[in-house]
Amino acid sequence: MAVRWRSLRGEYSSTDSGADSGNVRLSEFSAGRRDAPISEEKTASTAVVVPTYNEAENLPMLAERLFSLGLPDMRIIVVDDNSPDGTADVVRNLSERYDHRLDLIERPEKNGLGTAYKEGFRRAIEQGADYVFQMDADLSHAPEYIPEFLMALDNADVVVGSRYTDGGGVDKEWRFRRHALSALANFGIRAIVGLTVKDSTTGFKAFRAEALEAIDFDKFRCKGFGFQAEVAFACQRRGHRVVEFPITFYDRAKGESKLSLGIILEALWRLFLLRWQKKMS
Ligand SMILES: Nc1nc2c(ncn2[C@@H]2O[C@H](COP(=O)(O)OP(=O)(O)OP(=O)(O)O)[C@@H](O)[C@H]2O)c(=O)[nH]1
Ligand SMILES: [Mg+2]
Repeated sequence: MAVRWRSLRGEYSSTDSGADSGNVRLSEFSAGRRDAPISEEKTASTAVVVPTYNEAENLPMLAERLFSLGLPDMRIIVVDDNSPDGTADVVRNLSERYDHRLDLIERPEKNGLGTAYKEGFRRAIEQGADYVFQMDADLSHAPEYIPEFLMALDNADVVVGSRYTDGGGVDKEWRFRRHALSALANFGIRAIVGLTVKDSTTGFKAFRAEALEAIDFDKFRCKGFGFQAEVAFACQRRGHRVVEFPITFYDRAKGESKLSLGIILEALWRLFLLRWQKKMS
Protein backbone atom coordinates (compact mmCIF):
# COMPACT_ATOMS: atom_id res chain seq x y z
CA MET A 1 0.00 0.00 0.00
CA ALA A 2 1.45 3.37 -0.92
CA VAL A 3 0.57 6.20 1.38
CA ARG A 4 1.20 9.88 0.82
CA TRP A 5 0.91 12.94 2.98
CA ARG A 6 0.05 15.88 0.79
CA SER A 7 0.31 18.54 3.45
CA LEU A 8 0.34 18.71 7.16
CA ARG A 9 -3.07 20.22 7.37
CA GLY A 10 -3.66 17.34 5.60
CA GLU A 11 -5.02 15.08 3.18
CA TYR A 12 -3.98 11.54 3.65
CA SER A 13 -4.38 9.58 0.48
CA SER A 14 -4.04 5.90 -0.01
CA THR A 15 -3.37 4.35 -3.38
CA ASP A 16 -4.25 0.93 -2.11
CA SER A 17 -6.69 -0.56 -4.59
CA GLY A 18 -10.11 -0.85 -3.12
CA ALA A 19 -9.26 1.55 -0.32
CA ASP A 20 -9.62 4.63 -2.49
CA SER A 21 -12.77 5.91 -0.93
CA GLY A 22 -11.53 9.47 -0.85
CA ASN A 23 -9.14 11.40 1.31
CA VAL A 24 -9.37 11.33 5.05
CA ARG A 25 -9.18 14.66 6.78
CA LEU A 26 -6.52 14.74 9.45
CA SER A 27 -8.19 17.02 11.89
CA GLU A 28 -5.78 19.04 13.96
CA PHE A 29 -2.80 16.93 12.99
CA SER A 30 -0.82 20.06 12.26
CA ALA A 31 -1.39 21.23 15.79
CA GLY A 32 1.34 18.89 16.96
CA ARG A 33 1.49 19.00 20.74
CA ARG A 34 -1.83 19.61 22.36
CA ASP A 35 -0.76 22.85 23.97
CA ALA A 36 0.68 24.31 20.77
CA PRO A 37 -1.40 26.77 18.74
CA ILE A 38 -2.92 25.35 15.60
CA SER A 39 -0.92 26.74 12.73
CA GLU A 40 -0.79 25.87 9.07
CA GLU A 41 2.99 26.33 9.10
CA LYS A 42 3.89 24.18 12.06
CA THR A 43 5.53 20.98 11.02
CA ALA A 44 4.75 18.06 13.30
CA SER A 45 7.77 15.81 13.55
CA THR A 46 7.79 12.08 13.95
CA ALA A 47 10.59 9.89 15.31
CA VAL A 48 10.62 6.13 14.78
CA VAL A 49 12.80 4.33 17.33
CA VAL A 50 14.14 0.94 16.23
CA PRO A 51 16.36 -1.28 18.43
CA THR A 52 18.65 -3.57 16.45
CA TYR A 53 20.80 -6.58 16.98
CA ASN A 54 21.93 -8.21 13.72
CA GLU A 55 19.35 -6.58 11.49
CA ALA A 56 21.66 -5.54 8.61
CA GLU A 57 19.57 -7.44 6.09
CA ASN A 58 16.26 -5.91 7.17
CA LEU A 59 17.12 -2.23 7.63
CA PRO A 60 17.34 -1.17 3.94
CA MET A 61 13.78 -2.36 3.30
CA LEU A 62 12.52 -0.89 6.56
CA ALA A 63 14.03 2.53 5.72
CA GLU A 64 12.64 2.42 2.18
CA ARG A 65 9.13 1.59 3.36
CA LEU A 66 9.24 4.19 6.13
CA PHE A 67 10.52 7.04 3.98
CA SER A 68 8.20 6.21 1.11
CA LEU A 69 5.29 7.05 3.42
CA GLY A 70 6.22 10.65 2.63
CA LEU A 71 5.73 11.99 6.15
CA PRO A 72 6.98 15.57 6.08
CA ASP A 73 9.39 15.45 9.01
CA MET A 74 10.21 11.91 9.97
CA ARG A 75 13.46 10.60 11.43
CA ILE A 76 14.53 7.05 12.24
CA ILE A 77 16.56 6.49 15.41
CA VAL A 78 18.37 3.15 15.38
CA VAL A 79 19.79 1.86 18.66
CA ASP A 80 22.36 -0.81 17.84
CA ASP A 81 24.27 -2.99 20.28
CA ASN A 82 27.51 -3.49 18.35
CA SER A 83 25.89 -6.08 16.06
CA PRO A 84 28.49 -8.46 14.60
CA ASP A 85 26.74 -8.41 11.20
CA GLY A 86 27.64 -4.76 10.57
CA THR A 87 24.20 -3.26 11.19
CA ALA A 88 25.82 0.06 12.25
CA ASP A 89 27.62 0.42 8.90
CA VAL A 90 24.36 -0.24 7.08
CA VAL A 91 22.72 2.55 9.11
CA ARG A 92 25.54 4.97 8.25
CA ASN A 93 25.16 4.17 4.53
CA LEU A 94 21.40 4.55 4.68
CA SER A 95 21.77 7.87 6.47
CA GLU A 96 23.86 9.16 3.54
CA ARG A 97 21.26 7.93 1.10
CA TYR A 98 18.32 9.48 2.96
CA ASP A 99 19.60 13.00 3.70
CA HIS A 100 20.87 12.16 7.20
CA ARG A 101 17.37 11.38 8.38
CA LEU A 102 18.64 8.28 10.22
CA ASP A 103 20.38 8.61 13.58
CA LEU A 104 22.51 5.90 15.06
CA ILE A 105 23.01 5.31 18.76
CA GLU A 106 25.82 2.81 19.19
CA ARG A 107 26.16 0.82 22.39
CA PRO A 108 29.18 -1.32 23.22
CA GLU A 109 27.40 -4.61 23.80
CA LYS A 110 24.05 -6.41 23.64
CA ASN A 111 22.01 -5.08 26.50
CA GLY A 112 18.38 -5.87 25.72
CA LEU A 113 15.71 -4.10 23.70
CA GLY A 114 14.17 -2.43 26.76
CA THR A 115 17.28 -0.45 27.62
CA ALA A 116 17.74 0.33 23.91
CA TYR A 117 14.25 1.83 23.71
CA LYS A 118 14.91 4.02 26.72
CA GLU A 119 17.94 5.57 25.01
CA GLY A 120 16.12 5.96 21.71
CA PHE A 121 13.12 7.61 23.36
CA ARG A 122 15.41 10.05 25.20
CA ARG A 123 17.04 11.02 21.90
CA ALA A 124 13.64 11.49 20.22
CA ILE A 125 12.47 13.81 23.00
CA GLU A 126 15.75 15.76 22.92
CA GLN A 127 15.29 16.26 19.20
CA GLY A 128 11.85 17.71 19.83
CA ALA A 129 9.75 15.02 18.15
CA ASP A 130 6.00 15.56 18.51
CA TYR A 131 5.15 11.90 17.90
CA VAL A 132 7.33 8.93 18.79
CA PHE A 133 6.97 5.42 17.43
CA GLN A 134 8.55 2.19 18.53
CA MET A 135 8.80 -0.78 16.20
CA ASP A 136 10.91 -3.86 15.44
CA ALA A 137 13.50 -3.80 12.67
CA ASP A 138 12.54 -7.15 11.19
CA LEU A 139 9.43 -5.96 9.27
CA SER A 140 7.09 -7.81 11.59
CA HIS A 141 5.44 -4.41 12.02
CA ALA A 142 4.27 -2.98 8.69
CA PRO A 143 5.33 0.70 8.38
CA GLU A 144 2.20 1.36 6.34
CA TYR A 145 0.15 1.45 9.55
CA ILE A 146 1.97 4.57 10.70
CA PRO A 147 -0.30 7.19 9.05
CA GLU A 148 -3.30 5.44 10.61
CA PHE A 149 -1.64 5.45 14.03
CA LEU A 150 -1.01 9.19 13.62
CA MET A 151 -4.67 9.77 12.86
CA ALA A 152 -5.63 7.75 15.93
CA LEU A 153 -3.32 9.99 18.02
CA ASP A 154 -5.72 12.85 17.30
CA ASN A 155 -7.87 11.38 20.06
CA ALA A 156 -5.39 9.41 22.11
CA ASP A 157 -2.08 9.74 23.95
CA VAL A 158 -0.85 6.30 23.02
CA VAL A 159 -1.73 3.95 20.15
CA VAL A 160 -1.00 0.28 20.62
CA GLY A 161 -0.64 -1.95 17.55
CA SER A 162 -2.67 -4.93 18.65
CA ARG A 163 -2.78 -8.51 17.38
CA TYR A 164 -5.49 -9.49 19.82
CA THR A 165 -8.16 -6.90 19.24
CA ASP A 166 -10.96 -7.29 16.65
CA GLY A 167 -9.44 -7.14 13.18
CA GLY A 168 -5.89 -7.89 14.38
CA GLY A 169 -3.99 -11.09 13.75
CA VAL A 170 -0.74 -12.89 13.14
CA ASP A 171 1.07 -14.28 10.12
CA LYS A 172 -0.93 -17.05 8.49
CA GLU A 173 2.24 -19.18 8.42
CA TRP A 174 2.15 -19.50 12.21
CA ARG A 175 1.71 -23.04 13.44
CA PHE A 176 -0.59 -23.99 16.31
CA ARG A 177 2.32 -24.22 18.81
CA ARG A 178 3.46 -20.66 18.13
CA HIS A 179 -0.12 -19.36 18.29
CA ALA A 180 -0.64 -21.10 21.60
CA LEU A 181 2.66 -19.88 23.09
CA SER A 182 2.09 -16.29 22.03
CA ALA A 183 -1.52 -16.22 23.26
CA LEU A 184 -0.55 -17.85 26.55
CA ALA A 185 2.36 -15.43 27.18
CA ASN A 186 0.10 -12.49 26.37
CA PHE A 187 -2.71 -13.73 28.58
CA GLY A 188 -0.34 -14.61 31.43
CA ILE A 189 1.37 -11.23 31.42
CA ARG A 190 -1.96 -9.38 31.22
CA ALA A 191 -3.21 -11.34 34.20
CA ILE A 192 -0.02 -10.92 36.26
CA VAL A 193 0.23 -7.18 35.67
CA GLY A 194 -3.52 -6.47 35.55
CA LEU A 195 -3.42 -4.85 32.12
CA THR A 196 -6.53 -3.72 30.27
CA VAL A 197 -4.92 -3.67 26.81
CA LYS A 198 -5.55 -6.89 24.93
CA ASP A 199 -2.03 -7.08 23.48
CA SER A 200 0.39 -6.72 26.39
CA THR A 201 3.62 -7.59 24.60
CA THR A 202 3.35 -5.78 21.29
CA GLY A 203 6.40 -3.76 20.25
CA PHE A 204 4.53 -1.50 17.83
CA LYS A 205 3.30 1.66 19.55
CA ALA A 206 2.96 5.40 18.99
CA PHE A 207 3.07 8.11 21.65
CA ARG A 208 2.41 11.79 21.85
CA ALA A 209 5.73 13.19 23.06
CA GLU A 210 4.27 14.60 26.25
CA ALA A 211 2.74 11.22 27.14
CA LEU A 212 6.10 9.55 26.66
CA GLU A 213 7.86 12.22 28.71
CA ALA A 214 5.44 11.59 31.59
CA ILE A 215 6.60 7.97 31.95
CA ASP A 216 9.31 7.40 34.56
CA PHE A 217 11.56 4.94 32.78
CA ASP A 218 14.00 4.86 35.71
CA LYS A 219 11.56 2.56 37.47
CA PHE A 220 11.59 0.00 34.66
CA ARG A 221 13.39 -3.25 35.35
CA CYS A 222 13.01 -5.51 32.28
CA LYS A 223 15.80 -5.53 29.74
CA GLY A 224 13.97 -7.81 27.32
CA PHE A 225 10.46 -7.94 25.91
CA GLY A 226 8.87 -7.57 29.36
CA PHE A 227 9.66 -3.90 28.76
CA GLN A 228 6.60 -3.76 26.48
CA ALA A 229 4.30 -4.74 29.34
CA GLU A 230 6.05 -2.25 31.65
CA VAL A 231 5.25 0.52 29.14
CA ALA A 232 1.61 -0.62 28.94
CA PHE A 233 1.38 -0.68 32.74
CA ALA A 234 2.96 2.77 33.12
CA CYS A 235 0.50 4.23 30.58
CA GLN A 236 -2.42 2.65 32.43
CA ARG A 237 -1.22 3.98 35.80
CA ARG A 238 -0.70 7.49 34.42
CA GLY A 239 -4.22 7.49 33.00
CA HIS A 240 -3.05 7.99 29.43
CA ARG A 241 -5.71 7.62 26.79
CA VAL A 242 -4.68 4.36 25.13
CA VAL A 243 -6.34 3.03 21.98
CA GLU A 244 -5.66 -0.34 20.42
CA PHE A 245 -5.30 -0.37 16.67
CA PRO A 246 -5.66 -3.78 14.96
CA ILE A 247 -2.52 -4.93 13.15
CA THR A 248 -1.40 -8.06 11.41
CA PHE A 249 1.94 -9.22 12.82
CA TYR A 250 4.19 -10.74 10.15
CA ASP A 251 7.02 -13.21 10.64
CA ARG A 252 10.45 -11.58 10.70
CA ALA A 253 11.60 -10.99 7.11
CA LYS A 254 15.22 -12.11 7.53
CA GLY A 255 17.66 -13.03 10.29
CA GLU A 256 17.18 -14.75 13.61
CA SER A 257 14.91 -14.15 16.56
CA LYS A 258 16.53 -12.96 19.79
CA LEU A 259 13.72 -14.20 21.97
CA SER A 260 15.04 -16.76 24.47
CA LEU A 261 13.65 -18.67 27.43
CA GLY A 262 15.79 -16.42 29.66
CA ILE A 263 14.08 -13.30 28.31
CA ILE A 264 10.62 -14.83 28.86
CA LEU A 265 11.45 -15.87 32.43
CA GLU A 266 12.91 -12.43 33.13
CA ALA A 267 9.63 -10.88 31.94
CA LEU A 268 7.43 -13.14 34.08
CA TRP A 269 9.54 -12.72 37.23
CA ARG A 270 10.04 -8.97 36.98
CA LEU A 271 6.42 -8.32 36.04
CA PHE A 272 5.27 -10.42 38.98
CA LEU A 273 7.44 -8.23 41.26
CA LEU A 274 6.09 -5.14 39.58
CA ARG A 275 2.50 -6.12 40.32
CA TRP A 276 3.42 -6.99 43.86
CA GLN A 277 5.24 -3.74 44.54
CA LYS A 278 2.93 -1.54 42.43
CA LYS A 279 5.63 1.08 42.42
CA MET A 280 5.50 2.17 38.78
CA SER A 281 4.41 5.65 37.87
N1 LIG B 1 19.61 -2.93 20.58
C1 LIG B 1 19.07 -4.14 20.81
N2 LIG B 1 18.04 -4.58 20.04
C2 LIG B 1 17.53 -5.80 20.28
C3 LIG B 1 18.02 -6.65 21.31
N3 LIG B 1 17.29 -7.80 21.29
C4 LIG B 1 16.39 -7.68 20.29
N4 LIG B 1 16.54 -6.48 19.67
C5 LIG B 1 15.74 -5.93 18.57
O1 LIG B 1 14.41 -5.85 19.04
C6 LIG B 1 13.49 -6.15 18.00
C7 LIG B 1 12.64 -7.37 18.40
O2 LIG B 1 13.49 -8.50 18.51
P1 LIG B 1 13.17 -9.93 17.80
O3 LIG B 1 14.38 -10.78 17.77
O4 LIG B 1 12.53 -9.67 16.51
O5 LIG B 1 12.24 -10.53 18.84
P2 LIG B 1 10.78 -10.90 18.65
O6 LIG B 1 10.14 -9.93 17.69
O7 LIG B 1 10.22 -10.97 20.03
O8 LIG B 1 10.91 -12.36 18.05
P3 LIG B 1 10.50 -12.89 16.60
O9 LIG B 1 9.08 -13.24 16.72
O10 LIG B 1 11.34 -14.07 16.35
O11 LIG B 1 10.77 -11.81 15.60
C8 LIG B 1 14.35 -6.38 16.75
O12 LIG B 1 14.46 -5.19 16.03
C9 LIG B 1 15.68 -6.80 17.34
O13 LIG B 1 16.78 -6.57 16.47
C10 LIG B 1 19.11 -6.17 22.12
O14 LIG B 1 19.61 -6.82 23.03
N5 LIG B 1 19.58 -4.92 21.81
MG1 LIG C 1 10.66 -9.81 15.72
